Amino acid sequence: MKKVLLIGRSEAGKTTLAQRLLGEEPRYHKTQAVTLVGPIIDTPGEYCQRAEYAKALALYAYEADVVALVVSADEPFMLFSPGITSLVNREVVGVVTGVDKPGARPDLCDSWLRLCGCRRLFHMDALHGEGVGELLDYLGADGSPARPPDETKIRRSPAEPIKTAKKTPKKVPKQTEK
Ligand SMILES: Nc1nc2c(ncn2[C@@H]2O[C@H](COP(=O)(O)OP(=O)(O)OP(=O)(O)O)[C@@H](O)[C@H]2O)c(=O)[nH]1
Ligand SMILES: [Mg+2]
Repeated sequence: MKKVLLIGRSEAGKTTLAQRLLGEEPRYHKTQAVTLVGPIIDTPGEYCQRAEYAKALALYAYEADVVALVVSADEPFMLFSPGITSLVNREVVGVVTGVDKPGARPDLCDSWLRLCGCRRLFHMDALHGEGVGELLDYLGADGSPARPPDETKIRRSPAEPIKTAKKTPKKVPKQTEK
């Protein structure tokens, strides 16, 4: 399965989508740091809501094969600027999630995402698992959830070493009596 970077405002539904892609039942968990689970890089919404963090997202894009702009179908406005996909040299797809929400306007979200430069768009209700299979197919998982390979486990950031790495004990200098 291709490695995907999930970007979107806080509460857009990135972690819920990540859990579905991994075959897990969604359970709420506020993302506190950029997190790699198997082939999915989940990011806290604050990364695209604060200019000083937003630059880091462009760098994380180089760790991924595909970038997904995740937008909730009931968004009152678009957070991403027109043409933003040109900032990265990876394919950027648009994911409209929460299509089940009251007041959902997936068609409006589609037009915003197209303005951003997304050519491929996915609609889903990730909370209940509707429409997630199409994204899994696109990512090359044949509609089956991606399970993190054993050795990958969970890393808080793609740059962090894998936890199974051997630790070398610290040398404590001997104390000499005066
Ligand atoms: N109805 C509905 N609710 C959803 C859907 N996806 C997510 N939610 C709800 O939206 C809330 C926020 O979802 P998260 O997946 O945690 O959002 P996030 O983008 O990861 O948020 P941050 O970690 O703060 O960046 C949760 O209460 C989810 O249950 C959906 O497709 N439909
Ligand atoms: Mg999250």
